[in-house]
Amino acid sequence: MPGAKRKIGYEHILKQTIREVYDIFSNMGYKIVEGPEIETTWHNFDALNTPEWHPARDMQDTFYIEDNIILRTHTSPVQVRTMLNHKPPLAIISPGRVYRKDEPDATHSPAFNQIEGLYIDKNVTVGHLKATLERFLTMYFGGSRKVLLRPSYFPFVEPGYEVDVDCMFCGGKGCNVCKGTGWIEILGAGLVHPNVLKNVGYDPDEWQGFAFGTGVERIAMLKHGIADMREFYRNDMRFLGL
Ligand code: 2NL
Repeated sequence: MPGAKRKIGYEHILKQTIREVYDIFSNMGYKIVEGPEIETTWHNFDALNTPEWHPARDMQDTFYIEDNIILRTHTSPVQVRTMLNHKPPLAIISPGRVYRKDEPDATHSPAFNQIEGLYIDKNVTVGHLKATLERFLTMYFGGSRKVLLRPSYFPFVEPGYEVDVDCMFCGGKGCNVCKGTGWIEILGAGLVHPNVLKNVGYDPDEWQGFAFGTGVERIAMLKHGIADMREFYRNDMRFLGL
């Protein structure tokens, strides 16, 4: 008699997503960098031009381990550490788990994954940023994607943008997913703030750069039609498809 058939496993969707994003940026010359999940407030906030008064720094708003030691709230401190240790030019992406004080629901989790990208060179403009994001979103979601930059504020960039992609479900006509707007918010981005460059020892008159960040769960949910983020962590065999 033949033995019982065993199903072959595969990568978790979050790991697949990180690899797909890495493959796209790898083709544009980016290297992947990782770093610690326990960080100093200097690497997570001060170096990133995020002052003491910013609400994200509140003891009740972030996970403090000691006065100046926290669980990182984004993967930007990985980029800060890379800039401190390497001379420009630089092209890196940093995926990894980040932490925020959030009530879990279908679209929030106190621990989730982020991917940030950083490009530092001479004469970098918003045009380079937009072209890079167009390439990324087209390769990741397929078809030919349009990118909308809406001016916004992040302490570590100037100018800063919230980035929308034209809805891949209706092609921009308006549907349930994009709530009739034709656009889906997908990234935060901008040109690296001169104070951030100074903090890592780069001369902002010589070097410029762009940076962006996106949620791994968020882009995986859009691509795979997953409605509830908590499915990623529950590991129900029916969800994993095993
Ligand atoms: C968001 C916003 C963003 C960055 C991340 C960054 C990193 C360095 C310097 C400057 Cl080292 N900026 N990262 C910039 C803008 C937005 O992410 O909503 N992410 C989910």
